[in-house]
Amino acid sequence: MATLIKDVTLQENIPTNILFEKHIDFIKEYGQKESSFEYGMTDYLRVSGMYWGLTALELMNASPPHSIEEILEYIKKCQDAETGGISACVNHDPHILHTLSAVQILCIYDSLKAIDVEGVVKYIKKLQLPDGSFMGDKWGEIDTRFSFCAVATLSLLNRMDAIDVNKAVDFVASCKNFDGGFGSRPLSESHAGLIYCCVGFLSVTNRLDIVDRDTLAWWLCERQLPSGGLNGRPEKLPDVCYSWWVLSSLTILGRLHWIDGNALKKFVLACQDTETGGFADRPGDIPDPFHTLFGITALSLLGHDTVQKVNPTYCMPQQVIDRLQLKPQVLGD
Ligand code: GRG
Repeated sequence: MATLIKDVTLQENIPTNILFEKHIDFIKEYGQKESSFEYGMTDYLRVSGMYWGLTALELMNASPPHSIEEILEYIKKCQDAETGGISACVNHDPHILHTLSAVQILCIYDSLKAIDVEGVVKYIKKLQLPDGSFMGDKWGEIDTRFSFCAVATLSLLNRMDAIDVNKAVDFVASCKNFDGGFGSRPLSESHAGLIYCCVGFLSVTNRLDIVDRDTLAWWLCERQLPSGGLNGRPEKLPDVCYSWWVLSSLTILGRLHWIDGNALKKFVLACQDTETGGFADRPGDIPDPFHTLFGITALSLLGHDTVQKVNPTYCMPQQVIDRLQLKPQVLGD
């Protein structure tokens, strides 16, 4: 009996290159009108959305759509004076994900002074629980995404001393599965997005010894489908964002060469919208800034030298990580 693989079919006329001009215009124009439906509907993810768009522009060597002062002013308004955490938009509750996104943006523009850094440190420290895990916010959801957000933020601020790193590592180690992958909590299914969070976390904390390198790298390689695209777990369709979550993990593990880079590149280029610009999750779908960032970063990891080099742990321009003198752990070939 033939095995049925869920996948997409690529058309003949795929762009052979990155459509820079179109992507730059797409990001700059996305949801700019405060009165638009999209703007109102994306309140809850605004600061992370700013990180996706501004990082994509930076990697494409383009300037931001607003002045840096305006960007800093907006982020400042999102910092909660009481807890120190940063929210997705003004008057929302602070959350660890938006706190990381804000710190990433500020590091890109070398502007950490714009916020109360000690407030951020205090906020993250308070989210750690006795088992080492982190809550996303005061409402208590626990997840390995938040472990990554915590150490990525604190390492960018050079304040890893604020948390119990050994306990944090124990929690992430307890989320490792028999297939080498990691899930959101102990005993949860392996998922490429959460694998990035756990491998990135172990890269920041210099504890990649926890990983079963080849078992995990093999599971990650099995994410590649006949179209060349990658899915996030077995039996799922490919999505351009997994080109980032999977490739960054393989890069950190020193196993990038285990997948077919040319086939993946073809899939990623096929996800570009040749009319509007931007990348979609799959060829022919509607583009958005999230998939645009991860299309660009995947092409950077695949060695596309017209895009700036991206750091596989922080998903930020490598030159920013160098400026901050950070050296997240990566394993050799
Ligand atoms: C600094 C880049 C960066 C990230 C911050 C929050 C975070 C850290 C990472 C998120 C990792 C993650 C869980 C990514 C997966 C996102 C995604 C497309 C989820 C969709 O899940 P399903 O189950 O999709 O709807 P599938 O593909 O499994 O059908």
